[in-house]
Amino acid sequence: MAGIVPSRRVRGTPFTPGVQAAGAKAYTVYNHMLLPSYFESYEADYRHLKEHVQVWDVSVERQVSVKGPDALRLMRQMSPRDMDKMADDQCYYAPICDHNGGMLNDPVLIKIAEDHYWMSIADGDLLQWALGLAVGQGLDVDVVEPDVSPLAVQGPKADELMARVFGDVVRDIKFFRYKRLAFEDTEFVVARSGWSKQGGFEIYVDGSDYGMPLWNRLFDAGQDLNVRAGCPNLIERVEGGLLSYGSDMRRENTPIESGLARFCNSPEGYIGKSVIEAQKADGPNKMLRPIAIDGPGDLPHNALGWDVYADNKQVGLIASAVWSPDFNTNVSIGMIDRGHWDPGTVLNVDTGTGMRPATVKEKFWI
Ligand code: THG
Repeated sequence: MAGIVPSRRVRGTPFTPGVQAAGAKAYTVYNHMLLPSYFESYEADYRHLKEHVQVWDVSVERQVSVKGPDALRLMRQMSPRDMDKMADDQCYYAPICDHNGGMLNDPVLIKIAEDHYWMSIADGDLLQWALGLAVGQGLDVDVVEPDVSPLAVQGPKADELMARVFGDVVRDIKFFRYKRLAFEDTEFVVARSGWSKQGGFEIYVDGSDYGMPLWNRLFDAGQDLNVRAGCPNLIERVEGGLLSYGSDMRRENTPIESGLARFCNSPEGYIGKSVIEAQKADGPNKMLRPIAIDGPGDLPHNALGWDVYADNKQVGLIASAVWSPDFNTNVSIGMIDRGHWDPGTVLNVDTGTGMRPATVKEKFWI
């Protein structure tokens, strides 16, 4: 594949100079920005992530800021997740749906203040949906994309590295909670979260000018920890069942189909509620499942996904599949029709180089 040309439409990030210097070998585009795909290789990055600590430029997780007297009112309309018990320092993973229950995004919500929320978005122009709802209803809120760029620190040595830069208080941050911690003459929201199962933090870098100074501080402080630049890793995230909006599920899927029913518990009359509640009661007609695909780790890359069959009938689609060195199988996430998704069910996957047996698993691998 040829390269990507950055521009005002396909933006670099405050950390792009560091990412480039660290030797990113491929990028994808996410929220109109560059997101590295791998540095050494998927497998080498994965091994390092599970043993050491990595710094990830996830600036592409843009913040949609909703601020003003009607902020909570708008958030309650947009989110199927019950926000009433959300603590002042809490983050919530939450689907956002249209009026048919179709997923528009699956952000992490951050409560900045009683009248101020950030939605840390997956790939999609969620700002336009929020702005449309606000303007259309005359709500008293500002909806903007602030100059905030998340930097993730992930891996088993993340606590140690972060403690060296932000102090031992980082060790007290609980999962999906945050503290405001000082850096130079400012402070950042620092949460224990991130798109891996290896543990770690996300620093919401407020102000692009702080990007490279923070990047350099982390690398200086972590030399003896073998810190490296990294990025969300395909193998590790499929093993962990971390979903990629736009790939694993899209607007044609509900959160129930996407296995996110536990995040749809709001008592409010949120958008999409009737469809979501009906699917919760009756069960969806298809659902995302972990699937182990037999055979060697030589699946050809397929950006369109792999069709799944029972006998000769198509019963699903796998959007993400990759060889897992730790589990010695091809791990994957597939949207599978009702009646075919029970654990242990053996299906056939059209890999493009022939049919392969594949088994529906009970749980994701990590
Ligand atoms: N961090 C932040 N913003 C993000 C992501 C992130 N925006 C885009 C994308 N990732 C949104 N998607 C997800 C998907 C999964 C999780 C977070 C964001 C996640 N899930 C955990 C799990 O499934 O185990 C925990 C969910 C929970 O229990 O609340 O972390 O990564 N800032």
